[in-house]
Amino acid sequence: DIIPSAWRLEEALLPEALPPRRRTAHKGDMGHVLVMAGAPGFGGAGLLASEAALRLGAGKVSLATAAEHVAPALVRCPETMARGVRGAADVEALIAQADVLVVGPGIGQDAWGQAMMQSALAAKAPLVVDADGLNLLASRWPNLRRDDWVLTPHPGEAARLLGCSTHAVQADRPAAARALQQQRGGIVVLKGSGTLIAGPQGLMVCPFGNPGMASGGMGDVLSGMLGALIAQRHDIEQATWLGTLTHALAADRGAKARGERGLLASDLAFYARELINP
Ligand code: NPW
Ligand code: AMP
Ligand code: MG
Repeated sequence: DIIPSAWRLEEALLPEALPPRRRTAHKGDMGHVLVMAGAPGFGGAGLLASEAALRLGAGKVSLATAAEHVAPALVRCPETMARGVRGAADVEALIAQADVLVVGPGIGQDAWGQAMMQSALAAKAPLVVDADGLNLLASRWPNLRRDDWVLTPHPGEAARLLGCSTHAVQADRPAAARALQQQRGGIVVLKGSGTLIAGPQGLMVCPFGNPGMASGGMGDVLSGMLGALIAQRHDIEQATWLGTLTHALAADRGAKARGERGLLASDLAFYARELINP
């Protein structure tokens, strides 16, 4: 918030960006999100991202994940269309039906994760790339840029993408966010206290959020929220600031209600829902 030339996000921006739905709206109008997430051992990442996408109002949400996560995902949230996928051949049909892909949470960096990324990168739909999707971009697609993607690195992932240390990223966060956006195109969300959003028009800063968010899964929830807003036809820049703002304000409501310690990523949806129905 002491960053010159960065637009400061504020709660008052929500109502205009989120008008009431048309009376005749149907799920087809609200878009279909495909979340590609959850290698063995990281099933929660896919559950968190896909449930967050539903709670942010996506019309339909599919989850492409490791086979062992399908049954738990459906028990937790039967609205999700969860599919076990072994590789590229299994996700093609799912990709063809989606309006936006969220790829990366918990996908790992081995053959399965690489196949998920390869398939997502070949798709025409806009992408939200997070977590191991970003780590794979750093190691296997060092020169790839796109205008129709949102990259959501935390400082460690940003450092891998830039080929520098986490310390260097944190020492000049605006410079890191701008450099990543220039190298990779699209919209870059540099997460952490005072999240920065770098787009072709410049920088925005989110002054909200709190240390209660220092717990696993928070970023996975953000990626699902961004996917849901893109699916609902917000342009990717508006979807990004709207989702980032909603995510941080939801965490602040959660912390105010019960305290910072013990806030869970899956708690955010409850508060986010109040915020997106202003
Ligand atoms: P250091 O140590 O300071 O140099 P990783 P991950 C840095 C999945 N998950 N400020 C920091 O670096 C994810 O989706 C699954 C400063 C830290 O040590 C991923 O696919 C869950 N530094 C995978 O796990 C729940 C910061 O980055 C390093 C920072 C691994 O993701 C958990 C850690 O980052 C998780 O979401 C900050 N604000 N934030 C599930 N339930 O299935 C991060 N760093 O090595 O990229 O590991 O983020 O845990
Ligand atoms: P990840 O590290 O991918 O799980 O993402 C963590 C999420 O929590 C990001 O949206 C961060 O901006 C947010 N976050 C973590 N710690 C803080 C903090 N101290 N203040 C504000 N936001 C935070
Ligand atoms: Mg993360």
